[in-house]
Amino acid sequence: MGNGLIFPEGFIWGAATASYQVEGAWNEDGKGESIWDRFSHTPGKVKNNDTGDVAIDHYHRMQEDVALMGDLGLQAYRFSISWPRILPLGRGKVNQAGLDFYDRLVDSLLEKKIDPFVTLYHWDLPQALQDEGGWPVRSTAEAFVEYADVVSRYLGDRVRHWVTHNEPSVVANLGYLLELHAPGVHDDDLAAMRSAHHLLLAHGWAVPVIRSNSPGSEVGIVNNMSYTPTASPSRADRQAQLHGDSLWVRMYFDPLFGRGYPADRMLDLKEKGVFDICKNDLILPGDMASIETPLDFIGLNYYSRNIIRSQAIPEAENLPVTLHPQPKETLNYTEMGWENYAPGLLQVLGRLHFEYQVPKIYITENGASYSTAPDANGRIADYERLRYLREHFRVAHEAIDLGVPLAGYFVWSLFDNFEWGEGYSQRFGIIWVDYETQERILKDSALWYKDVIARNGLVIADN
Ligand code: IFM
Repeated sequence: MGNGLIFPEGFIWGAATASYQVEGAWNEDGKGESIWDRFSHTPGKVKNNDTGDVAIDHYHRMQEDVALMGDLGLQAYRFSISWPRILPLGRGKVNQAGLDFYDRLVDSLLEKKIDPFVTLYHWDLPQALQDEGGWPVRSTAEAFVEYADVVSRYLGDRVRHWVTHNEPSVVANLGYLLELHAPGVHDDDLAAMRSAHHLLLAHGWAVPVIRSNSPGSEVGIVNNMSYTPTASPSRADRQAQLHGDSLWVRMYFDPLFGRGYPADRMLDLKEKGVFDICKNDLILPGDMASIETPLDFIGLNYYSRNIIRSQAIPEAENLPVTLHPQPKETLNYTEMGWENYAPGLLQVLGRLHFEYQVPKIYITENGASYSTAPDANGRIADYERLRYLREHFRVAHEAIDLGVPLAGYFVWSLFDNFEWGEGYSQRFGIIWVDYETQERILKDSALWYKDVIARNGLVIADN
């Protein structure tokens, strides 16, 4: 016997992927080079020098993959469009074969009653635009609007949910500051600031264009957020927390919700001598108004808790007292080294709801990397992933009960795939992919998720 945790009627259950992580066909049918093609082809940039050249060959196996989505009963599929497949040079000449691929994908999904959630930018910038300066230059934002216009004109009659960017903070900070992602150029705080502004501007300019090409659809943006408590109540830890929060969270949410760029981040940049918001040629009149164009929803990517301890002060001196255990020893980690901490999801959803009064939220990514492989019978008993998802679903249900306007949930990821700098060493999928044969096998988590979708909720065992 069991009790149910049933979600509201109309709650959307989906799964997500992104173009470079699954498609392969990196130079086929007229596709242009992306910054991730260039980066992964540069030795030493990606673990094991893995590339997305073939990935999980989704470009050629799209029908088979959509059939699997249908078998799972997915109600929505979040995927991204490869910009250089549509505009090989970033702007100008359109590659019809690229548009045709997504046209077929959207129609195949709709035939199975799966709602396409389209992300326009999930990190595969055309290399040609990077060669002109990439996100630090304003013309990239202008090119993005052209791209958004082409795609939303073509698919706007059928796509009802649009996302402009996936995780702009990761694009700016990992790509232009920390060198961990493409384009991997060694840059600085100024490049990250300029990138952040142009990503947000591109978003703000694109929203009305998408709305006019796809009337009645919902348009939003996807941001990532971890739960980041301090290790102790010391001033040093609190300062470190605020610094991280300004760089990763408020830098994006504040301007989107009409509050401008965070004062502490602007002060930090001024003190470093890299950027002065009071005299700059970056933020032009009208930009901030464009960025705060009202949105239909926010997509939240939540994975983990990240306990903040200041690096500036040795632990022994960083008093008064540690609040949280130093995690690795006691708690539960995924293979990415990320803590499995479902209560943090409630904190983050609560923050979006109360601090930003977001009109609607979709969890656009949540999931876990575990490499559990097929056993002798071909079964994949990925209990840890199943448990991770179940804990997070419970918290999502609790959040809805508390009044958070959460309307859907997308598991990351539908398939094992190319995990950026980690290559194929990390497996997030609820569907296993054999990278040699491209065979797909449903993991136990996928079979369980099918049941969750069918009953619109969880069965909670009595004991
Ligand atoms: O694989 C990524 C995805 O592309 C963006 N969000 C985080 C995932 C896991 O690292």
